Amino acid sequence: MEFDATVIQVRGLASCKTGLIHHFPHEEIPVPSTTKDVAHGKSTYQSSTWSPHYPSSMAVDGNPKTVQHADIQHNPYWVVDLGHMYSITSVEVYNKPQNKGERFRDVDILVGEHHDNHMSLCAHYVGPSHTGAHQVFDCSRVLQGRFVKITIRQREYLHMAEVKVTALV
Ligand SMILES: [Ca+2]
Repeated sequence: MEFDATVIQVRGLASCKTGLIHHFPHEEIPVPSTTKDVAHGKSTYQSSTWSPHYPSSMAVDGNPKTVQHADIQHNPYWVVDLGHMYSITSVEVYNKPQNKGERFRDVDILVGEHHDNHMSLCAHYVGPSHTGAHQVFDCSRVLQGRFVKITIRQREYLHMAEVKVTALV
């Protein structure tokens, strides 16, 4: 997906004793910015697994028919480790295509440098969703993070067919 915005990198100038001006390596050059899904094939984990047929990796395998499925519990969650920090703009969720899509409700989508209690809220979804839904959750602002966590704030099953994390690249 093309993204029109440009990112202005921070530039610095410094003068040395000779009076010469030196540019720092990351100079202020406007660079075109695009966005893409940075979650595909990345490492994932989840709070529990309903059955061995539904591991956490099924949500980033690119196949809308395969599903991750956590067991019923309070605050079930799914996490993807993107590998390094990204500027994240939105998160897309493809709901389970078979049935029970309404279970996806009262959801927090969180972004952080670590998977911990200090993650930032990208979006909260009241819901409920529906079977087979494709939903895009725009973060309230661009968030810096390596981990994206999706959690239901109730006692429920969590299952998703695909998750895409859109970041500036
Ligand atoms: Ca899948």
